[in-house]
Amino acid sequence: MIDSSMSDNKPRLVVLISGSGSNLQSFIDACAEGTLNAQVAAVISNRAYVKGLDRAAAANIPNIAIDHRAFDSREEFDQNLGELIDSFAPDLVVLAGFMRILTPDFVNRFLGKLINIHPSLLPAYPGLHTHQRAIDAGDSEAGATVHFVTPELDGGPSVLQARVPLLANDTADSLAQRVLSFEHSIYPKVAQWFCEGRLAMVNGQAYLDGKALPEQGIIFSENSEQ
Ligand code: NHR
Ligand code: GAR
Repeated sequence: MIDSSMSDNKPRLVVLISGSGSNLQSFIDACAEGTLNAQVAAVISNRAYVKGLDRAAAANIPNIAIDHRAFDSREEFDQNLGELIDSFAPDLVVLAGFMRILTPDFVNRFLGKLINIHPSLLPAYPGLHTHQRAIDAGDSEAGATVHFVTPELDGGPSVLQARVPLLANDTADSLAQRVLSFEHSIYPKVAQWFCEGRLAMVNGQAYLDGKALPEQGIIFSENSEQ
């Protein structure tokens, strides 16, 4: 009897986190529901005792904290992190609220199989404090973008972008919550495209089904089922 839920042959994801891990949870749930035909092989956090590690443990997923402060340099941390990730033989490495800038050597080690979700409408607002920056600028829209990671911070090619209205009484927190609920829809979807072999980065350009994607990626709507 073949159990179709068997995870042995499924594409392997390693998810990197720094905190709450609600995006990680969306991956765990999507794998359990079968909308993402993959397995979370490991969860790695650069901070110990964060909620995301508990979420992994609750789902019986190997979970490891590797504290960047224990290393003398970014290069040394990234070298150790890279080896740890490779020990789980991932097909795709997923940054999900991971808060450390990665060195070019690390990025190049996983180039083409390293993705991130960034809480802005890239190319607007790379870096930190994106929601406050959108509010301060008086923008009418905000959102999140899934992109391939390149050495340039938040500068890799976009794949899928969710847009939400920015409301007059929004705070950075209220906006973050509205955006986060869309993150949970778009991020596992991009991973599924990758695992199906439909999505790739070639020469710094993102392709879906062989077609080059526009600068901001695909704009998500409920029927961007693709
Ligand atoms: N690394 C590279 N090379 N390229 C990217 O596109 C990356 C990356 C590492 C992380 C996530 C990113 C985001 O989506 C990401 C994308 C951390 C910082 C940061 O300034 C900025 C962007 C992102 C993640 N981190 C501080 C640092 O010194 C630490 C901040 C903290 O610990 O709170 O590394 O926004
Ligand atoms: C998410 O909003 C993600 O886009 C953002 O942090 C949050 C993590 O939430 N990422 C960054 O800001 C990366 N610098 P989560 O831990 O609940 O998934």
